Amino acid sequence: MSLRVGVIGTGAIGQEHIRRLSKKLVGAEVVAVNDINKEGALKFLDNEALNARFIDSPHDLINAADVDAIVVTSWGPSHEEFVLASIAAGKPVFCEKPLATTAEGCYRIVEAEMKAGKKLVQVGFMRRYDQGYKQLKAALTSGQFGAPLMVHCAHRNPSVPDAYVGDMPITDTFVHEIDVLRWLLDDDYVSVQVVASKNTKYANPNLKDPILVLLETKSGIRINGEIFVNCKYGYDIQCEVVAEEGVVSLPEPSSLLIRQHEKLSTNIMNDWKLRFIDSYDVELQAWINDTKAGKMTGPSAWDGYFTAVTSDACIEAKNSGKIVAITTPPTPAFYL
Ligand code: NAI
Ligand code: ISE
Repeated sequence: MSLRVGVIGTGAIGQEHIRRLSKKLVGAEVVAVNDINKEGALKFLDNEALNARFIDSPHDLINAADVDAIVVTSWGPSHEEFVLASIAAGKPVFCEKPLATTAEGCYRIVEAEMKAGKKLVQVGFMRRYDQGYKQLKAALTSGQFGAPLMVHCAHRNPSVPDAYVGDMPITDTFVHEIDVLRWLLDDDYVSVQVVASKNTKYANPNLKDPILVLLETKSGIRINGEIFVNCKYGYDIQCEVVAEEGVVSLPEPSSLLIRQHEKLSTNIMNDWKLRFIDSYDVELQAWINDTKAGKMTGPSAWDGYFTAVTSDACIEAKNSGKIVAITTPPTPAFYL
């Protein structure tokens, strides 16, 4: 039987996920949607010729008898409320990052889920499902390269909308590195320092861009992460791990190499939708399969919490110019 999904938030990624759940992946159907922009949601359903119905209240959608599981793709500040309501209804919920906008909010979700006694929450950290990152992790765990010592990475967006300001390079963008590098290295963070570089003339006046994040892990690995969200030339994700016996890098997405007019060239993608298209597909298919099997093995509420604690520390480090300690309680047995 198909997993009957209700989606809250029919904006950019909501539409992407609804399309893939309805037309690409197997074992699920979107039966209901909600958005504060009802007109936009109805137009989208109509344009895509989808059968899902619009439900006026997100809470009615969560509690609807014909909705088995929820996907939350609304703006970050609304996530905590919808995830908590899904847990209260005893329904599995896939929530796009961030799980909640504060570490305290994430912890409330962790507590509610543990109280419910069953893992119900998956967070949308899709990079763990990316073929390139999986290859990188397999290479590191093979032991062939010895212990990782340093990681150099970059998260570059060609541009960002005017509403992207303040701490968003960390809370909206670098959170992907915070999660995926912790998973890749199987190590937790203990401190962070953040410095702004010379600002690009393309940055909105309320934005420091680019910035550099220097993280330290429990085992002593140093990570330097560049966040540059007005890089102009394309959407570019880089990750190089320097280990004792060699250096391993995230592969570039496959693209033709062209030799023409005395030039050797290749394409760089322009946005996250395309760059991680396969990862989103694999991520949501795994969520459907897990949900139908009554388990939850993807990035957990605890991962969402850990990322939020780290991102709060990054913000404190950015504002103070100091090295900030990152402290979290030990992982509860429920999440091991
Ligand atoms: P968006 O602004 O394009 O869409 C958000 C939609 O949610 C809008 O249609 C808005 O009307 C609706 N909405 C907002 N608050 C609501 C509420 N309280 N109840 C019902 N509907 C509500 O934003 P976008 O880019 O789709 O981002 C949504 C979330 O997905 C964000 O948390 C973002 O960080 C995350 N995201 C994750 C990505 C990834 O790579 N994993 C990529 C892009 C976004
Ligand atoms: C966006 O919200 C995402 O999650 C993308 O993956 C990221 O690259 C971008 O910087 C964010 O704005």
